[in-house]
Amino acid sequence: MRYTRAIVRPPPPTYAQGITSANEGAPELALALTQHQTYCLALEQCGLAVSVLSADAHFPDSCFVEDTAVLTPRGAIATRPGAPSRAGEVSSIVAALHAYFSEIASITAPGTVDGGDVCEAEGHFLIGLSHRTNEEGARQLAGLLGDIGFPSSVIDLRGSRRLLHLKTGLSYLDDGRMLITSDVPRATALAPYELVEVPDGERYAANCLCLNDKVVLAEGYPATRAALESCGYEVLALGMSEFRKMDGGLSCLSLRF
Ligand code: CIR
Repeated sequence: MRYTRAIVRPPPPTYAQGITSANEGAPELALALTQHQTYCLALEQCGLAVSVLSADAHFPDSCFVEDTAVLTPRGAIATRPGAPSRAGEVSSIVAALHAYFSEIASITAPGTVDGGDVCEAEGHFLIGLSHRTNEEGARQLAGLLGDIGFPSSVIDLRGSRRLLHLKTGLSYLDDGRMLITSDVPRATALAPYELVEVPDGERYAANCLCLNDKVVLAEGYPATRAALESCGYEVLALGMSEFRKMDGGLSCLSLRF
């Protein structure tokens, strides 16, 4: 699919108070802001018009906008994030999405869904069951996607302790290819795809963005970069250190449509 727009939100002054399991120290806000600006430029280089929402200090994790909605060419679905501290991020994203989507469906309690658990592969949606996306949330999401004509499959990640979200370990590229780590269970839902393997030493690189024939990749992962280039992709590599410290990757930082 061709992407034309993205919505982003810079990390707020409270960013270091967000949730993390990484043992990499506190993020530096100034560097995070610089990396965020470079990220926006990369999306523009891929042909997307980027809308930048204002930072929201009430929600330290609010730069990870991907988790708050699932966007499709036929409609938007507001999520209900699995981390209680992030629940309040959704309303301002819904307000911003109203400029582009006339109807916005919602995941409701007791369902929880994080957008990071949802991977679209040319009209088929893979939904990860995780510690953030529960069975009820996955069931509601599959139903709402089905209502607008999109099939989906569920992959259970709850046994994979390294995966915060489905897209922590997998990204759809194009032409039926998935970039994937060994942590993602080889579920039958993955059978239709050609799997491009990320070496265990480069796990963080699995969360990338394939946007209009270019791949935005985290900097510092030469084997993954080489694998992507040998598939014919032009790679834009970005410094992501300050987002990695808070368990965030490239996809988390934007909503693309
Ligand atoms: C969190 O734990 O919710 C944030 N610190 C990181 C969210 C990353 N989001 C994503 O992978 N889609």
